[in-house]
Amino acid sequence: LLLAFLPAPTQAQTPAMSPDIPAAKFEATVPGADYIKRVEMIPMRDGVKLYTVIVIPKNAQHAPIMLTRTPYNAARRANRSTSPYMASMLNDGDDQFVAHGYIRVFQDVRGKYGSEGDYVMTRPLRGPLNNTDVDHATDAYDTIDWLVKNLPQSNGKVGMVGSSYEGFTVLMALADPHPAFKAAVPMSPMVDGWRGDDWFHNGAFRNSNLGYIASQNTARGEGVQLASGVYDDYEGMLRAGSTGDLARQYGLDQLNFVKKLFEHPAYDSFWQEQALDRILAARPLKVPTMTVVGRWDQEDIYGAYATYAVTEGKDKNNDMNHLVVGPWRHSGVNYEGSTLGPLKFTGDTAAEFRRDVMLPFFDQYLKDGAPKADTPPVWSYQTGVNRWRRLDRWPLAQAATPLFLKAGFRLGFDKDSASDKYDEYVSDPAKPVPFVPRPVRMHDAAVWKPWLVNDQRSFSDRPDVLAYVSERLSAPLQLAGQPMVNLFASTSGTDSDWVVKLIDVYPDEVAAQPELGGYQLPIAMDIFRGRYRQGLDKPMAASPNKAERYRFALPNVDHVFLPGHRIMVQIQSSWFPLYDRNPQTFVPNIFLASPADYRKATQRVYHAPGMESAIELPVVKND
Ligand code: PG9
Repeated sequence: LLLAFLPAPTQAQTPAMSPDIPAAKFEATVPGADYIKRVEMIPMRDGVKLYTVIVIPKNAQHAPIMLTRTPYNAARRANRSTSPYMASMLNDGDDQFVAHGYIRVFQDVRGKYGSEGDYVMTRPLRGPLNNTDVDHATDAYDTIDWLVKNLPQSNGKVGMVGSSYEGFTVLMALADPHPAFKAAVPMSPMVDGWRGDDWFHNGAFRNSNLGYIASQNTARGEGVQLASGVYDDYEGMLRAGSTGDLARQYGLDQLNFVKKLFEHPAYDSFWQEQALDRILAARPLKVPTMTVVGRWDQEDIYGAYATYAVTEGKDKNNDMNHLVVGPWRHSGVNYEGSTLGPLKFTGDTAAEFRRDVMLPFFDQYLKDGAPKADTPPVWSYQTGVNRWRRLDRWPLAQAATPLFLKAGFRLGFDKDSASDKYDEYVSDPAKPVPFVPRPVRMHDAAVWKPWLVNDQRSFSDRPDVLAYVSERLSAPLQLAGQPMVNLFASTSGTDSDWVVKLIDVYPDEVAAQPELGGYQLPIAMDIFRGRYRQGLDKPMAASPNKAERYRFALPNVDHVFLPGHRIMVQIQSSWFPLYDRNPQTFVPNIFLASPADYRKATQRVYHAPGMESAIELPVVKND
């Protein structure tokens, strides 16, 4: 009782004015976590250290390692949400790695976010364009070397996975692979920024990149967002003038990468020497690789097929080089894959791929004692009939069946004998054809992600769009390969773009899904900058009103046009504001065109003897 009246022993008090934010970074413990998270600065051969987040399943032993090298913030990539569960902390695309005990590693590429060093956009391989001793091949090599020596929970086997830029870093690692690098899944990899991935398509520049470059290249962390002040990008970009003017308006012309773009509008050695299909063609195939891409990939629809094709000849037993094409948008493979725009597929095709094809492939090469996977050389989702197919090669057919443009805006497999020799339209750079209906919100994900499946009825009746259509099909028509455009066309100007769209026109009424009645579904579309018709590195003016041949490939298709459907081909000369406008007057560099260079032109598309414009289709005769 007496004790209760004694003063309490003095305790050390926290001074009232002690700073309330700790000097060192505070990491909360995660009670009950099913993982251990380590953050390491991994040293590269030149002394630069790269920020690396390593997530190890609790109690892991002899676990394989799955590495992603990213310019998009490794810390965030490894922290979708703060959670004690690895499955919630990582992204949906990691679901199988989490469920099957992989150690998951994310690393910032040099110069971005937590990593030291200089950032160079899609840093070229050591060689003519890179006179340093380091590139993504050496950085991947040094990282893998460190991981297998410093993660006691691992079995010393490493896989790499990643989409887009992260797919590019996977392919770069294949240029000079570490012996512990056992399997690779590059998804929608950026391979050739001029021919058809990200920056240009066949020489036409994608204006959407300016916002991307601002966000990536103005700071080591998150870069600036551009303040447009105009709700409709079509309006805002039209007002600005050329893409050079648009860049200058924001001060972006000061950025080195923008300068490099503007200095290399043609397919010169700058682009050729960093094209990864060319680089990988010259290297041996050492690491089993499964290249993945979305059928309607709105960012990198070119490179996956290109690298698969150059590697295929080296795969003597057809068991190391694989291709997977799903019914996806860009990077859709890592998200929910049961729909795209109005299209409905046979369940979650992306989850199905990750579980049934990607995981067994990785397990085979990365897990000790795992069984050989039954991986098809090619796994392709055939659109139109909606089914996955195991194929032993790609493509199944060459573009050998011409579908001719005919008088009366018809299409047919026979040549035209009618007397009308051409169709014409006026292409006015002051009123370019929009790539999606206006107002154009190019950076709105809901607009951007599904745009390659948008209904093309919004454009087919414009006076500056030619639309040719076939009879209703009475039997299925199966295509599996790359259609070729073979256009005979003239312009009254001295330069011109040609946009060609291959479209599946649905029947007037679709009982199962009424909103698809009459839908004009794009199967393959692309743009070609006419000045490159004689060589991608040889820009040449057109002779006004003289018909010339424009020949270019459309993206790969694996599609069945069903009975009752019709085939449509649309042709136009602008696709704005996604692609910069061709002034239609030949100027040395379209980035720097002045307002007076932009002129209306009369475009003619021929269907005359000797000038039979056609889309050559990769028709599969017997399935
Ligand atoms: N398509 C994006 C990109 C890759 C490479 C260069 C620039 C952009 C991406 O999604 O990462």
